[in-house]
Amino acid sequence: MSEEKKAVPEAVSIDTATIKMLHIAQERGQETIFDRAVKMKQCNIGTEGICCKICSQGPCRLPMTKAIKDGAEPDTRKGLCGASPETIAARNLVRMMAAGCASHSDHGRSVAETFRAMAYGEAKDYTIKDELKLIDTAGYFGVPTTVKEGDEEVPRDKWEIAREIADIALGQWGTQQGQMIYPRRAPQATQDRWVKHGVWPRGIDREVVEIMHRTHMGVDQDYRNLLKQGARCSLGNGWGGSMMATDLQDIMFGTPYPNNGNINLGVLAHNKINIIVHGHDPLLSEMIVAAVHTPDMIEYAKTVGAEGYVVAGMCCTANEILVRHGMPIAGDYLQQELAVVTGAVEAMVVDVQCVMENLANISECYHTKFVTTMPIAKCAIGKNTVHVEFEEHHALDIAKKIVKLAADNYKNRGQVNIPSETNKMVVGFSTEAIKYHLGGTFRGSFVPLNDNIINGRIRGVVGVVGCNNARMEHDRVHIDMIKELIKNDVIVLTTGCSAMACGKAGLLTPEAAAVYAGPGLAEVCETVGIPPVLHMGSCLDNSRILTAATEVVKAGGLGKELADLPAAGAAPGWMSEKAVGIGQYFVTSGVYVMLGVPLPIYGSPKLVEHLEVEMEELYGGKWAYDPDPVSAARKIIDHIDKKRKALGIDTARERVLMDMADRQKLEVA
Ligand code: MSK
Repeated sequence: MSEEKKAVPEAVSIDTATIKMLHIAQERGQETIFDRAVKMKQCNIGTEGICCKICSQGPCRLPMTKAIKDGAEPDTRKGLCGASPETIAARNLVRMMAAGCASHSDHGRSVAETFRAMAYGEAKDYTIKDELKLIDTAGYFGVPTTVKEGDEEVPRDKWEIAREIADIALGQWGTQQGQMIYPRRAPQATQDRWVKHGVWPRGIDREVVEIMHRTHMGVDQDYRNLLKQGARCSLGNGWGGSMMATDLQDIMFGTPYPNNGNINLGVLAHNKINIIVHGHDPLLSEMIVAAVHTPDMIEYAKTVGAEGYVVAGMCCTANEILVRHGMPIAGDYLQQELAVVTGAVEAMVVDVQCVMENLANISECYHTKFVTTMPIAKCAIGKNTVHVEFEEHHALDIAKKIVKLAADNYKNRGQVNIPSETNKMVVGFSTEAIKYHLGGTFRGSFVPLNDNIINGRIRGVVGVVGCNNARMEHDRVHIDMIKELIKNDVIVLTTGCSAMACGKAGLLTPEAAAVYAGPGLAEVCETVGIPPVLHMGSCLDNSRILTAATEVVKAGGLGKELADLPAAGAAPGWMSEKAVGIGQYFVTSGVYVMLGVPLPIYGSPKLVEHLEVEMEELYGGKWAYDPDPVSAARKIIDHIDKKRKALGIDTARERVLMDMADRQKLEVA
């Protein structure tokens, strides 16, 4: 690697553990994504969305010239077939949505298949952990939970309920006609918009396939019509595949409630066998967590001279086992190669999504076994790459095989460099947990939250979610945006790698409220005992933000639909196609969504107008883009203030400056 083409560690991350490990990797001549981002420039035409490669007569590239931009020349750009910039950019964008929705929803399908196998007694290592969630979920699917016996209504057998849920749920992926069931959970006025604009989804599979058909050469040539299908598909994911997956996972593995966790590379141990579980799907990682606690595996660790195991997560597999079991997080998406560089990882066990292929290369520089586990996600390179196929019918046995493989590798460790950084955090704020926290067991409710939004102590609610992106300074955009929001009394809900950035920056503790939050939000956090930033789970769990927002509408006083709420969403460092699918389901649900990385649309002014202006007319939500996180936060706050004004609660906000007497009057719970 030549000197000038290396990243400067201090310039590419605000996280000291990342900076330390980058120095070590570079000293050893080991390249990471940070270096590759310096070496490889992005393609301007691609980033503007105006490269069409859907037939073999192209790629047709339609660069936006300065003269067109300034209006000095008419925009006559065309592909070989005559495709306009807006058709090309719209096709590219909805294909990204299809891929993103397919990823989450296919993950959801594998969860539903395992749930069904469990319900029919074919996957004995899984069980129903949360019976209350089973009952709630039955209600969403219209499955009866009681049965008449004589004159009495008695509870149905839980396995019978689970079997019925499983059969209906699995059918939702392939529904050809009519309406998918789960979007009926949205506020009625939001549902009415979807019916009016013809975007209520059928089965997820059908919506994804239809996008692929409509974006084939010579089919849909109306950018608004293409985006309409993108909106429909996104709802099938957000209010369908993702939401069903979250519920079924909660039933099998437990609904998250607040617990303590630790984050950053310092969670790895010198004297223990370190296993990293990485990706998104918790079906295997749950079993690995169970496996390391079995007596035979505990004994096995001793036989190789280790004092036990650390199972630490990366990416959203990490969030899944963190929010349910308090298992530590080793790092986010951009830290995956650096975990291997510690020399302390016996096995990097991956499932699906956000796994860099370079893990195979970097693992070869160490003793680390790179273990792929899913039949749909193998890796063809690397002498340390091993495939141990996951299969839900023998899940615990397979997990033990992987744990043993890691333990056997412990003796092969070379030099170890584990940075000392770890941060404590409080995580696990599911919709149910927020409700409980606000009102207690018997009167759990969102009303106290609404009261505090109406009286202005809380100015609004923003979901800040999504990835880290190697084209930006690692963690910076998330932290700068979130600090600006909470300083202005906006409570933040977070998931994915954004949640990890918050954990590393110390924002996920109740004490953070006194340091970073505005006076109104700090008062509420102190009274209720919550952080100003609530960790709600994985990327898939963005569906929890939808259900929490729906609870807010139902609690009353803040309008009739999601679009009425003083709320917004943001993905300041997104990189994955899943983020495009997620962003669109929030926009279609009525939410203003701010990005810090541009969508590939800016080569087509008409498409930009549609996404950033016209969509608000249709769905109540729209896209926005601002690369400066503080300026983006201010735009979000302006949007919140506009919504407060429309609700007639803007004057309440002006009375927020509280003295001690006001504080004593504060009634939260
Ligand atoms: S893991 S999708 S990099 S948030 Fe969900 Fe992080 Fe983005 Fe993957």
